[in-house]
Amino acid sequence: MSVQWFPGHMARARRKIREILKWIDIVFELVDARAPRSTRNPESDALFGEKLRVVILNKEDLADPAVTKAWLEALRGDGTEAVALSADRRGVAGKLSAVAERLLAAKREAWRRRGIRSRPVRALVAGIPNVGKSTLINALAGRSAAATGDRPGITRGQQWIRVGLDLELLDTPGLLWPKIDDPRVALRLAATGAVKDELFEAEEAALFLLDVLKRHYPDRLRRRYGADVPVEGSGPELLEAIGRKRGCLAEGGRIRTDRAAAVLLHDFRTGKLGGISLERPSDEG
Ligand SMILES: Nc1nc2c(ncn2[C@@H]2O[C@H](COP(=O)(O)OP(=O)(O)OP(=O)(O)O)[C@@H](O)[C@H]2O)c(=O)[nH]1
Ligand SMILES: [Mg+2]
Repeated sequence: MSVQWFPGHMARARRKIREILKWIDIVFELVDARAPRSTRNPESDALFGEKLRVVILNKEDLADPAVTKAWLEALRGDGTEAVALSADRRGVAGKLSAVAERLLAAKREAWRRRGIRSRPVRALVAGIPNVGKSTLINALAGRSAAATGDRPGITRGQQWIRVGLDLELLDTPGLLWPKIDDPRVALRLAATGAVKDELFEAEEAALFLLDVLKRHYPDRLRRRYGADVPVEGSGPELLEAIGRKRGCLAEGGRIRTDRAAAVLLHDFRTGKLGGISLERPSDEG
């Protein structure tokens, strides 16, 4: 699977992030809880260097809780500060500020010692497209300060948002990296909605998703599409069966597998299949 998904605005956004980093006290790096490794920019360590950083596994509500727990343990085991949350649910501010304040304590103390008058902490909110950066900012701000939407590419430029007296958040456009070598990574990005739907084959992403579902969540397939769906069959057979169940028919009774793929992706993205994780810490790729 190869797509052109590094438009000019992303290259510009990356340059701007480099420029602005010197003003930033802490980075909130959002990844998708359903695929925390594949949705994390491999350049982020190079980009954010020694900045204080919290990795946020967002959309926790759409992921498999047991797998999310394993990811948190793996990340923390590597010395990464990590927290899982759902940016669009209540209680986000408390959960995040507990981690952030612990990290910032030393910095605040250093300011105090150097006689620097207290100023708001500046946090950069970074992550791939559609991962929930603007939603998180709105949750922290307690108001609709940033535009959000159920497709990638909503935020186009940087925008500072003041949250109370103590915190300023910088919203940024979602960033993908120029080259994605592993096709499974590309498929996870496509399935979670980080890439515009026009840029990949829905059927390819759906077959990938069915592979995961067959292996780890066959009961969810039966529950959603009927006890008789052939979870033991091949991916294409399964997709046909889903299409038949959902009335995705063309003239002559042929099954529109492109429509069936869209149904499956929609069900996955909106949580209709329950919490599903697309990768585990032990996965190789
Ligand atoms: N289920 C669920 N949906 C979420 C969560 N957080 C955000 N969303 C949804 O994800 C979609 C994308 O959210 P945005 O906040 O616009 O994402 P963004 O990272 O700012 O995206 P860009 O600006 O395009 O880079 C919206 O439809 C949100 O409602 C979450 O925790 N759970
Ligand atoms: Mg945004």
